[in-house]
Amino acid sequence: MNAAWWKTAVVYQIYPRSFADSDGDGIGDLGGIIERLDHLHDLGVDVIWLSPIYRSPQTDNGYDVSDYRDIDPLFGTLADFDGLIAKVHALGMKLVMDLVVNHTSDEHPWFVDSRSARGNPKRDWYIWRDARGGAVPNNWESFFSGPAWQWDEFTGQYYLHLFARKQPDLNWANPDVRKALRDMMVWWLDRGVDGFRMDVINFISKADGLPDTISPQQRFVVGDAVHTYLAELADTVFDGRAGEFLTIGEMPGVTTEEARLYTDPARGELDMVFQFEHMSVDQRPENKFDDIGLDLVALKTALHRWQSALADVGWNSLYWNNHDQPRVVSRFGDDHPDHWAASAKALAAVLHGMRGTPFVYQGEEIGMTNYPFRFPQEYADIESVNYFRSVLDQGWDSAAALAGLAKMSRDNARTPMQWDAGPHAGFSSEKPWLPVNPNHSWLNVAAQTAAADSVLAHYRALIRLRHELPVLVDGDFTPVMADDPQIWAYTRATAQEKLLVIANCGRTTRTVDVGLEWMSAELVLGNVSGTAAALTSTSLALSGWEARIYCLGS
Ligand code: ISL
Repeated sequence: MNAAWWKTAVVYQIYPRSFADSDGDGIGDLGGIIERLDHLHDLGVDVIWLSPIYRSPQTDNGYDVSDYRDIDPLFGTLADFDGLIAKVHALGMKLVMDLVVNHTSDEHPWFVDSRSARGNPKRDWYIWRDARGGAVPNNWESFFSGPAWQWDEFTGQYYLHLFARKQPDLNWANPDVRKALRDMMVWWLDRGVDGFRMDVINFISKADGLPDTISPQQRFVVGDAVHTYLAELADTVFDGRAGEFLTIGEMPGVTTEEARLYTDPARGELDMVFQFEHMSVDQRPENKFDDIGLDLVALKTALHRWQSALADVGWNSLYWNNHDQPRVVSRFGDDHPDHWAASAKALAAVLHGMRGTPFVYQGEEIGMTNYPFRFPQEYADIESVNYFRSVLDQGWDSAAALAGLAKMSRDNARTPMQWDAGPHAGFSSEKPWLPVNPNHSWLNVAAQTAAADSVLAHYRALIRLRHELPVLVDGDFTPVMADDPQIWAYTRATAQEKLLVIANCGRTTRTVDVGLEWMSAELVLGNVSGTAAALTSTSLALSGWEARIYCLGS
């Protein structure tokens, strides 16, 4: 078995604002998480990753930090946090914080100082530039629509913001910035935190001279100092604590070649990264809200590429969902009530069977689906709100934009966790900040907790397999039927064991021949009750969205 503990771990992401509300303000909080820890312990996850809970004006729901060393009163206090982490550790789990250090809120004291005067000592903690020809300094675009530069009348310069205007980018080239951030990270590690998920950490280095981008798909030009900065963090913040902590770099646009370097244990920069290749197969590169539909072969090819690229060095994260992505059952599965559960289980099986560390996003374990958004005013997410405003400003097709938002908006992942069929799905005693999906009347934790054939039971079984089968951690990955447009199959093998993971990713029954090798193989997990415990024929008839995992040799 691999030495690194996180190679046998499963991580659960909580978006605190939407997980559980204990103080009746309609917004999730730390008290709500504490009340629901047993659900996570029963699920069998090893690590909890919290999306940001730092003090923040909440422009981007906490990804705009105004005080890195305090908890936002919406979620509770530092004492509440200390109580949470003690309970998480007492249950044998670890807790990872979301580190948002590419930018701060414009309400952070550092930026307030920086913008107060050109000569302020903190001016160079952010990225200020003069106008070019009376306009923005270059052609960089924000991820939240519009230019990536905001004019500041008071000091007569622009500042850079790759995201919202209220999220000014920090200047990582300034050693004082890096020192202040390192000190903050050590402060949290000394408080008991077990690692960090590092928000857009490959954006922290910008190209010297801030040159114009040369393609419409590029929003800005990345610099070449990310490895240097990450190595500096490893040598300082994590020095002497190696192996105890989990570091995950969120890296939009990262390539397999770069990821091999970032996650190579010999370089000690990161344990794993979140790549986005499989998250863009159904989107036009210039516009994520322009849904081009799912080509299963493209999805399989993307994930298989990452399996082979990191087979001999580095490590994969494995995810379908997070707080930025629509719900995978609606996106890559089939959220029709007749196929919803089987497709949720099938997608879970093909992901959790791969080599890497699986991440489960809140609600994924019960197969939560997209919300039935219809009107622009229903959206809360700044990315969605800004996008629709830019569609109207440009005179583009607003009906097409609304259809794209309904499919891809980040708010699909942020509707309240569905605990039961009661008012507000048991998330809160009051009206939640975002509407609850009406399907919570039947799609909820309480309805699945005791059901042996539930999506929740299937996730518990997959997580248990991850802990019990070394071949799931160490086994080689080999695609099978890679070009089939409906069947997703592959094997995992060590000298001692071999698995066949096979799923029918469509509604129609498919019969496939798996070869003599698999005769008498043992079924370790299926998603259709009554499936034979061992193979008696090499011909498999897989019903719609049926998935099976067979094992030889255990
Ligand atoms: O929206 C996305 C998914 O397609 C991405 O563009 C996302 O904005 C990008 O991956 C960066 O996300 C991270 O940084 C943002 C924050 O809004 C996201 O919630 C966070 O995950 C700025 O901090």
